[in-house]
Amino acid sequence: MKRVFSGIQPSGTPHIGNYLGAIKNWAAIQEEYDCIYCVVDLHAITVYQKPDILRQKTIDAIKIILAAGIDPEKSIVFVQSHIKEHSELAWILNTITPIGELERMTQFKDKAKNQKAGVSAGLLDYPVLMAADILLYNTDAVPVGEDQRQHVELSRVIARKFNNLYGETFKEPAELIRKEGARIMSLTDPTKKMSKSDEDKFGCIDLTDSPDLIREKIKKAVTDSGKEIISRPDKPAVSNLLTIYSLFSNQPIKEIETKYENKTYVEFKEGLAQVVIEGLALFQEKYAELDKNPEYVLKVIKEGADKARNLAESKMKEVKEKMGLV
Ligand code: AQP
Repeated sequence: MKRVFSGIQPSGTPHIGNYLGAIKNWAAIQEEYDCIYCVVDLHAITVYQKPDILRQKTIDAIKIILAAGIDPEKSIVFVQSHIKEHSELAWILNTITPIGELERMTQFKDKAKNQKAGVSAGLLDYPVLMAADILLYNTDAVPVGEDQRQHVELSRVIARKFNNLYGETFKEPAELIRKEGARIMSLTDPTKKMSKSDEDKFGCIDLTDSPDLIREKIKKAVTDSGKEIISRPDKPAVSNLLTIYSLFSNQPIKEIETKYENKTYVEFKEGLAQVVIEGLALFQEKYAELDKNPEYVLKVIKEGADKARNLAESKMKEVKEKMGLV
């Protein structure tokens, strides 16, 4: 089976953008691929995280992965910082990555703008650590949202460069991006992607939000001028809401448009809230069960690290031998 690797940052509470753009698909492809899923805490600290909150969010992210249907018997689930080879390989890949490639990354440029206390070298280096994550496991495909496409492209560039210098070592990974849901936008500003670190909490629907809060957030979501409920480039807010409706209900957008023809935004939003609440019900039920069973979650984390370590150690041995690091 081909290998898949993907990760999520414990940088806040995951939202329906993370779910529809990535995690839901992670569960769906488990039968088809040999999957490795990681909570990338070393990536999260490229922006300051309060230690106690980071610790809790890391465990919560593992629960989110499990509640979304990822089975730790089928897939490897672990925490990035538990495997030291990720940092070790990132350093090595740094030595062959041109700074110019990192400076042109869109995510770096966006996040650097919001840094009040100066930009860290770690933020610039984020894609190299991501390349290390991916290349360490001989990954064939990386399921991500559209925002991460550039980073997967860069990991191919780095793999090729290493292979040219030191001989065939790394596979060149492909991104696996679904057309629908690849970029869910903020509910309060449809020009920005929905983001965990958005300070406007009404921009995101978190996966653990209660039904009442989901209704309230959808009620407050911005719409476009005019009354039509239709997906069109000049209607970015309504188009985003229709995408969310479609992905949670598995109905094509055209059918939803017909259903809400001549109906008001208020009626559409009530329907959308219901669909989101129902679409998250099973996930939330499983999440609540995991909340009551912290020992099980810690066991999954430990066993996942043991499995990942085996693979990572053997790849690092090969890398060091090829480079003359003996
Ligand atoms: N808005 C989105 N729509 C679709 N997919 C998304 N993803 C993130 N936002 C959206 C995908 O979710 C996966 C995990 O993301 P991440 O935690 O690694 O980091 P991110 O992409 O930087 O997500 P956030 O929510 O914006 O976090 P912060 O604010 O901390 O940077 C990835 O596959 C991503 O593509």
